[in-house]
Amino acid sequence: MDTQGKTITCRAAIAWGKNSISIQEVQVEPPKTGEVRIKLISSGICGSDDHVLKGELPMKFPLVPGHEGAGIVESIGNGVSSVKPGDKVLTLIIPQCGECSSCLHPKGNFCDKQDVLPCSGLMLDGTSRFSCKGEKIYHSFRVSTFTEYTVVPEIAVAKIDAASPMDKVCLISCGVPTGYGAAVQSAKVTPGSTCVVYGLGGVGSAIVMGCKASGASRIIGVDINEEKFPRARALGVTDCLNPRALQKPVHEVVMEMTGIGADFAFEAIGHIETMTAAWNSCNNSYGVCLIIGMVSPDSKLCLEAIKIITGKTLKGVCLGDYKTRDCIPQIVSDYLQNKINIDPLVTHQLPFNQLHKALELYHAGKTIRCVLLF
Ligand code: COD
Ligand code: ZN
Repeated sequence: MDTQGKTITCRAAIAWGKNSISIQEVQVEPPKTGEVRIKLISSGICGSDDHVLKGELPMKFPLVPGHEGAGIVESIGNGVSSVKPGDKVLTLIIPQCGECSSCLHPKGNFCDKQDVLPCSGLMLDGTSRFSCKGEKIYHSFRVSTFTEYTVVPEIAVAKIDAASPMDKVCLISCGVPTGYGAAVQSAKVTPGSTCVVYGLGGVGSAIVMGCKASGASRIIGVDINEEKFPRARALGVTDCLNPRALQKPVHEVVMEMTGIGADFAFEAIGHIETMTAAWNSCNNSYGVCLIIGMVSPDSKLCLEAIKIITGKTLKGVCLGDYKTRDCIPQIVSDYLQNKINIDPLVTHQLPFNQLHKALELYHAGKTIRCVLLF
């Protein structure tokens, strides 16, 4: 059936408020100028979705959650030239408009057209493409993916290799570039170095993969869930620490283990305490601390100012500092050429109608990534 130009009725998850999600029949309007409508094939459940569902980010409800998606272009709006119906694509939580100061800067990637900080829940023209029984439903980060169909701006779409296995590559939409990129692209982890990774979930595991690929000789993994340790060791973690099982603060243990502190510390949890611990785990002179986790916008990080002058670096990083449309398709190609293996990160795959089971598995700490299949 030709759906181009028509409103599509399909199933989508709607978060009605904090901790209140259900699958509903929704209407998805056709894409407007500069927009693309995508038939989703898969979507990962990322830690940021959990922050959204718990109401920890200032987002407008009701909304269609999810952002880590892979799908096929169903139709395009006026003026769209970089993708066409039938193309395989990934959704991009950070778009690349190519025109803002960030996109024009050689290093910047936090495009002005993103909808993470702050979140409007609306498309670039200030309207929504989703409704349910006539009620407006908001988008999440302009790339809602817990839905059979979504509409996203063209600048938030990455066209990927036609040979991509669509049941897995959704991870390359967010978790893989966020973690792997933080290590290889942003920190530029050096051979022989010591790294400490706070949080061994989907993003932390991708960080570990990046540290290992960069030749780190010691990778200390920190997580309160010891069930994460066996998989983390298989990816390259050499030492596992559970902060709750220690007699002293975890950064002190890292200091004792290394004698001088880590070369690189990564925070992939999204808590102020673990950000502080990551900072305090670094070598005072040349250590680099990378913050990947997101906290609520009103949180403040409090650090001992005197420690800055000794030379260590604190750096935030989003989506691995990659210019998303330029770089993410290449990560997919690297995966297809066996240069990077994301398969160990996909621990579970469930049909979309088992969303609640997937969320239960996530909350029980059983998953690295659970992929929803549409
Ligand atoms: N100490 C140690 N480990 C902890 C603690 C703690 N206090 N609390 C939780 N953990 C562990 C959990 O057991 C879990 O293993 C891990 O931390 C978190 O993993 P996940 O799988 O829940 O989450 P991820 O890995 O998918 O995502 C984590 C992020 C911090 C990256 C995410 O939540 C986030 O904030 N993302 C925003 C930043 C960003 O760049 N986003 C880009 C697009 S999402
Ligand atoms: Zn994500």
